[in-house]
Amino acid sequence: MILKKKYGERAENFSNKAARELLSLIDRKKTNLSLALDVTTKREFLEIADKAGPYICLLKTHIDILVDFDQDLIEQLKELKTKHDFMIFEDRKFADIGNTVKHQYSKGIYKISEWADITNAHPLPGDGIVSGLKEVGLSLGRGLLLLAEMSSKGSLATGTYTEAAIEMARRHKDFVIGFIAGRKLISDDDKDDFIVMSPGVGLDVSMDGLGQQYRTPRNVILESGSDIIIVGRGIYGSGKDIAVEAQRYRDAGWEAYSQRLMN
Ligand code: S5P
Repeated sequence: MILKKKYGERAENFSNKAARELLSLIDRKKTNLSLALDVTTKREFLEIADKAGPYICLLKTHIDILVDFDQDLIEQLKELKTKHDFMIFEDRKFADIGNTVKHQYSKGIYKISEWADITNAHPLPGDGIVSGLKEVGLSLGRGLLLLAEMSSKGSLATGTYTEAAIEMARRHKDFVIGFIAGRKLISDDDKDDFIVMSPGVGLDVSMDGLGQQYRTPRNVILESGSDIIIVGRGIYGSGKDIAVEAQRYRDAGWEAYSQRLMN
């Protein structure tokens, strides 16, 4: 799949602050790797984030799985963000009506909108979910991804559902910066530009026993035209050297992108 523009050059296609920052960061740091940091203790979380930090553009969190979450974790996460120059994506997968998600985004224990540059939502409830999140996030310079597809076996997010997600994103271009999907969803010649992030990426295994399906960085970036690989257990799975694996995925992702530019 041919690539007409480099990441950094695409920044001007977006009015959204988080999208512009992310695309520039990817170019500056030369990495299209996002780490999915699904561990359940603060100690592991901070240790892995510090080790993988130099190799990633985006740290993806599931903040509600931490058993010992506290405000200090957020403070330390922000320090790591500055130290290593990455952005933060809370994978909250909002899925309720606008009024509810507005509170879930800004209030409660986690106050996601205060520290997460990017979050995501299922388009399932209709446009109200985007409007609700936008009321909170836009003025803070945040960006939203819509889950247009999922990597898990039997996902219902296909066909007309995926098409409807794209149309929803087009109606909210100021706040919706892209998609969770397995492939590029709209052409380079389209008037709109969206960042595609793909989970379900692994170099060593093809599934996890609970429905997750893995493809390689090459499949995802070069052959399917996605922009960012999201890798979790491939990097911090048992016995792995975090820095070595993070570098390996960073290199594989960047190599796939470089080949796409040359094609
Ligand atoms: O369709 C999806 C969407 C997401 S955001 N499939 C996914 O796996 N994810 C997330 O990506 C999932 O919640 C997890 O945090 C990460 C994949 O982790 P891994 O350990 O399987 O690489």
